[in-house]
Amino acid sequence: MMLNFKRQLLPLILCVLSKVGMAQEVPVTVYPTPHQLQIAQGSFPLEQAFYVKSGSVNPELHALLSTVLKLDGNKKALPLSVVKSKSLNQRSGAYELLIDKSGLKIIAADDRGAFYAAQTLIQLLKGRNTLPFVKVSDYPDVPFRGTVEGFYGDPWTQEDRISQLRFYGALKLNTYIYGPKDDPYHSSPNWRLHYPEKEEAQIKQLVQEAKKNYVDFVWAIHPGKDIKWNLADSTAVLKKFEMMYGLGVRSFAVFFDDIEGDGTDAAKQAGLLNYIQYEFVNKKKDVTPLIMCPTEYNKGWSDPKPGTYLDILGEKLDPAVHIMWTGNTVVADITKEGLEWVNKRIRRPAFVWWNFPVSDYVRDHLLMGPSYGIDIDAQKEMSGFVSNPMDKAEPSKTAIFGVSLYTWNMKTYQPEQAWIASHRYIMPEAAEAFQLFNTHNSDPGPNGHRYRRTESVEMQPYTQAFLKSLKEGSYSLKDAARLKTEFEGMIAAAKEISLKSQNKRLVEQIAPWLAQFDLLGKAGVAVMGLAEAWNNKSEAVAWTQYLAAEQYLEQMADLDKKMNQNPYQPGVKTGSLVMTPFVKEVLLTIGQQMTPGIGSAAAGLARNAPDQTVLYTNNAKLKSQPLQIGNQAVAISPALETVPLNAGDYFGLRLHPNLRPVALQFNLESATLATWGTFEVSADGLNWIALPVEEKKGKGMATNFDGSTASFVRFRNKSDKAQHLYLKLFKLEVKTRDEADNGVYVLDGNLATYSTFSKNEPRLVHLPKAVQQSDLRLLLSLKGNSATLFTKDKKGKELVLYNGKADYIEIDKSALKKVDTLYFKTDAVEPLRIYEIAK
Ligand code: LOG
Repeated sequence: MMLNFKRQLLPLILCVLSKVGMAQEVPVTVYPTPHQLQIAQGSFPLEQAFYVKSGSVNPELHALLSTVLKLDGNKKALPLSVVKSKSLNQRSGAYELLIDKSGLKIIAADDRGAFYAAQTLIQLLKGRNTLPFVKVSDYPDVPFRGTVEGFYGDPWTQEDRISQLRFYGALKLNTYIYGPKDDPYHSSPNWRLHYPEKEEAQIKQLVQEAKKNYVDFVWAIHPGKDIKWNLADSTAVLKKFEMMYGLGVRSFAVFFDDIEGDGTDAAKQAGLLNYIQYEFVNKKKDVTPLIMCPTEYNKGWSDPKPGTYLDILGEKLDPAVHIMWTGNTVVADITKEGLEWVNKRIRRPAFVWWNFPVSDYVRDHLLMGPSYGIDIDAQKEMSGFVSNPMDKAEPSKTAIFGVSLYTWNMKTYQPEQAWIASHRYIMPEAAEAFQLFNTHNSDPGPNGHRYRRTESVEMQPYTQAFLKSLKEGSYSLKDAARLKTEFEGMIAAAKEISLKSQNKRLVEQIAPWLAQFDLLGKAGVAVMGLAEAWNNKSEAVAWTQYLAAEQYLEQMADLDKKMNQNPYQPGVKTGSLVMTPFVKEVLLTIGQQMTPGIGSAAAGLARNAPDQTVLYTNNAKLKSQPLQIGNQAVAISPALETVPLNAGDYFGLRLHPNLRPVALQFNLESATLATWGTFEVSADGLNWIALPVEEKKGKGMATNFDGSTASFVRFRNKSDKAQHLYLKLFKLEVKTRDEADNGVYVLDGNLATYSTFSKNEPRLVHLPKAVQQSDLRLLLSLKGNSATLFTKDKKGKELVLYNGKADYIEIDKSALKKVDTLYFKTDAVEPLRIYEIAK
């Protein structure tokens, strides 16, 4: 199937044309971008045989090269040689790759460099039928590059890790730090103990896989929660490292993040690390430099006073040990200035622990956007750079791809282009679809770290313009067309990814979000249909589209309640920054336009709607606070800023006469609330009685409404002084007083509420004077069932007004003379809905 989204995919290419003629017009795509790559005129056919002098290429490299080259040539074939050179940039991984008519030559700083040369060659040959003459001269900018599996939550699986290590090898990333917070043998309680046999075998296997890919498998220990600063525990750490060494591990780290108490002592931490340096690293000879994660690992959490934690580390810790750093806050951009600040204190370039795309603090979101906010001028300020990824390993590759490009060749790094290239690299079978999905799944939503990402960047101007014109009562064709195309593209993309992606594990890990994305696309198409029909004054079509959109949104809400039910941030959010709010906003806006005259139940409208549920307050700041009205509850929308309450100020709700309060939930975030405030109820708004509540620090509930005649519920400042609080939650659960009369839900100008009727439960609605003797529109949802709408004459005889399956019914006032009650009946067993009866 053709995808109909139009976005151009600009592959990040080094489009190198030969100086003479156009013979080499094939784009060269090598990731990470080499420092120097020249394509010369000329090439070999792929069948070209090479002769490898025996012993000059190690067997693994030989095997790797023979996946793309013919290496069985006799002595008359062209020579292929690999030489180690001391004259190259001495950084591990540096290499040169020379292909010309005299043969193929790799010059490398070390085995890793030769391996990287082979990786470059493999990428050069992809999709090409000749072996071009090239000269590549290449090296990494950052010595240690890769990831730290350092998140909370389910650790990666063995298969996930193996797939990662291979990905790193191909992208010239050389570091994988193993430190999942929820591995009890990495942290407390079991850091002192042997891994069980099965885990030992798995770690052994990982170490082997890492070696094959020239990745340092760094095993980290997290002992700080219960470490004792004595010889026994220093020995325990050393012993554990010895065990891990026995499994093949040659790189080690000690983490002191997220701990309290004795473990946080900088001098003691340095002492332990120095002890490991002297007693273990120096003695072993084949162990790479130690890495430590400090307790004060970001500026926000660091004591700024000279001579404190970071300075103590800087002074006491052996200079050979790397110190990790997450930036100015826990989850932060990485800047040159930020690193300079810490480097002065720790007296060495920081080893960056970048908390992206980790999602353990926003588990209902995916962070699939570009790796941006990392300074391309900061190379000299860092010794290493590792990304802390999501618990979803495969989807994390999008961000890790960016980290590879950034850390290898920093000055040329362009986040957006790297991100676009990552889609082709990771999911070539459905690159455009994957990109579209990622475009709308990147912002983590509001969170404790206040870390936000751009999302739906290209669509935002369209959504804003479209909503603006919609609210002004007009309709922007151009914006509508673009948005509709985008939503259709989302449906197509969700399908395309599930059907075509070769990466089943990736699809499995994003499956709940893919399903949600598909529903969002469908809801979007429906609201665009709604807007179009509404603009064309096709009310019946508009109503059908309204119902469709609402149904998809309900399915989204359902999915959000059923899948990914972790205890932290349960649920599945997609397009949460732009596209989902847009769909809801269009639905609400047109919904209000469809039921004019009454509108939302904001306080200012109370005069027009004496019967409606309204905000009840004398406080200036709260006067226009919107309400959230549903069938089961009415809430005052939360306010972000503090709310000042003068003496005597109050706020609360006045309910529709046919609603009664059942329970109140509140969170007013004030430690002293009970000393100066009171909750009250009233039947008439004149006579008030205190409402008993259970309350702690401004948070609590009241359930004692039994048999209440109350229509008003409020909170009041009973003191003689001004006070303030935060309005986080003020929610009243409600029930109807007269179950038979659901006018409260169908005459409230609010499509968020509705009444139901079914075979066992026919319904009547009393029409207030204001709507008698007028043409009426009925907004129903019959779901394909037949229903009958009738009135009764004086003798009780039924007079049928309508009988059929339509969701949208118009009734002429001539049929409604002297009618003050409408009756609904059906044979359907499932409850059918009456959303609104409007003039
Ligand atoms: C933890 C880390 C966690 C991350 C993001 C560090 C050094 N430690 O606040 O395990 O994944 O933040 O939630 C952290 O970042 N603590």
